[in-house]
Amino acid sequence: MKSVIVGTAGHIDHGKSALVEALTGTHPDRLAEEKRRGITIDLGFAFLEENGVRFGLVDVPGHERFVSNMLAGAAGIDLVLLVIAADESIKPQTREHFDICRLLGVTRGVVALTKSDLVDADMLGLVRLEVEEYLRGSFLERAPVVPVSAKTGAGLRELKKALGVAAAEIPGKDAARYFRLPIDRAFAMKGFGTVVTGTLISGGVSAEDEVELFPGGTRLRVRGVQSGGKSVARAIAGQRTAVNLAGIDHGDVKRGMTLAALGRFRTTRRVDARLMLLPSARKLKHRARVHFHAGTAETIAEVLLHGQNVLLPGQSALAHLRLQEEVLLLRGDRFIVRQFSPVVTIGGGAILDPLARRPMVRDTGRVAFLETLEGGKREEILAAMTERALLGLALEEIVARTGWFPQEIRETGLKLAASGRIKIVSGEPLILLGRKTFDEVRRKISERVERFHKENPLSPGIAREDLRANLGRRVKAETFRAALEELAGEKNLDVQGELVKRAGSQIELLPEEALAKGEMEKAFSNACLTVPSFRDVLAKLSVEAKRAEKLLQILLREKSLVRVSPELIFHANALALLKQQLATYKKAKGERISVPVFKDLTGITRKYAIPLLEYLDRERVTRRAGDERVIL
Ligand SMILES: Nc1nc2c(ncn2[C@@H]2O[C@H](COP(=O)(O)OP(=O)(O)O)[C@@H](O)[C@H]2O)c(=O)[nH]1
Ligand SMILES: [Mg+2]
Repeated sequence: MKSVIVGTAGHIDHGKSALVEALTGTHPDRLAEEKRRGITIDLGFAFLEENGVRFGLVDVPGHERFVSNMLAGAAGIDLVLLVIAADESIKPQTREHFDICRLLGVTRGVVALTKSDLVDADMLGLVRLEVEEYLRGSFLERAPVVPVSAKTGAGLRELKKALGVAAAEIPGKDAARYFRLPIDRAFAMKGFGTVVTGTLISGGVSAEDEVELFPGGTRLRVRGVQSGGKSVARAIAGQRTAVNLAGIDHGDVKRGMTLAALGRFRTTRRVDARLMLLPSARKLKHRARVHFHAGTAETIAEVLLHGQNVLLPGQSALAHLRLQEEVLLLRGDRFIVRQFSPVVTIGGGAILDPLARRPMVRDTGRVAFLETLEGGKREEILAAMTERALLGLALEEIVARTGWFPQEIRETGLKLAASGRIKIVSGEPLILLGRKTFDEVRRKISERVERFHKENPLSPGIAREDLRANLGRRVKAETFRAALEELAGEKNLDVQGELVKRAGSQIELLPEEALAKGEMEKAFSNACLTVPSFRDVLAKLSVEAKRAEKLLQILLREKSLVRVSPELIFHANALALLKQQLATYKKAKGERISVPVFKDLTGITRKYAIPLLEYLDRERVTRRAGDERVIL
């Protein structure tokens, strides 16, 4: 059965509540009823099943002092029941409520000319003309205008029929999206504990679900769910819903908070939006303060106009709203702004970027970005979002900004990557980067590797970490890894373990370097185990110290030389010889050898003997046993 939320709208005393009672049998304002069901006096609720549709009726106060309560009720309505008393016609709150419905993006409705029993046919005809004139050009232009009387019951059947027709035309809310319930009441119910109610604007909620309360991010368990006044296994978008919560005192929950899917969303104090100013409003200056209403939340906002200093009545602009309090908002959410003082509704609009950054003069791409967000194509939006995130855009971030499901984001990401607009720098966790930014990172890496080779011709390559550090903090680890991978895959670079080098690059020694390298090796080879200090070797070479150090590294890498301790380097042949000597000794004299005997055997001092023996232990040629060594 389709669930549709109907909100009343109209001037005080025009018969909204009486009409709700006439339609449903429930008077939304009855105090006893309020007490029994815990309904606050400002908004009233009733239910009606008609023509296969389950209507949830939200009855709002008409008094101008309670427009902010009306706004909390109006958020999330699918259909407006515009109530105009036949004996009074259009009055100030008729206009204000209707403006609010327009700004909230309500697309369907029915007009009830109430108290028809109080006027004659001529008067009724006159009011109808006036109303039709007023609604011309609006979303209610073609809506049925039904004369009714709550007193005599006249017109009620036609009105129900008209509501049924309108209900069939609305698309309905999306129960397949993430759960979101802007809270309009919170109270304690005997035997149950904390209960919150609201219009379920998206997704669904079941008993035992884990949900999150915003702002604050408190994690809560759902004990039970009611919709339409009955316990249900699951409430879905489009239904008036009461949720019984475990783990929280009702005093810690209030109107304006949102109950939502766990771990997906973030509250915000900065949004970018399309802001429309009503023709009846005064012009709005850059940095003006306004009252901001979205969902059931209400706070104060400073309006920063993008690229203009003033917004004229009847016009719209892209604007940044800085909110005084944290609110949970998603792209596409509608909002209303009211003048700071005196408080009247002056405009509203739709959120484009719920997690906007502080406006900056040099951020010249923002307007184009917001226009893309407004355009609404998922592929375009994801591409634009990714291109603006110079550090990369993570999956959770995209979900929090859009409410899209991870699967949808992955699919769209793959399409964009295939078309070459973005790069998926990491699949798990998903991180996206604009292709241009990524190519820039690649270019920098190639350039740094190239420069490294030029500056260090004797080095086989740059250490991965040095290369990364060289790129600065604006390159995430995942981006770096993906760029190296791509460059290696395209055979631009060679990545061997921790070393990165130009593909196919070989160290090419200059003639004097080759000569020096030979001399160095010879010096160690000739010294056998009584090796010279490295400084002495260097002093005799024909190249300067820095290059000599590199040549030494090459010899160590080639394993011609072996570093036995930080200070001691031996030629590999000398060590091989030593191992042979030990093997011969073992055959002749047995497996045990003391340090003094080892010194005699090899003809070296204690200074060399100890590090050498420790080296042999490490190599598993010998094993220490007390003061002696066992030859293995
Ligand atoms: N004669 C007549 N009086 C009505 C009708 N509907 C409402 N009223 C009266 O108008 C007054 C205001 O009605 P109410 O529903 O509270 O108006 P609301 O402020 O728009 O909710 C009450 O005294 C009602 O009894 C109607 O159809 N005919
Ligand atoms: Mg009322």
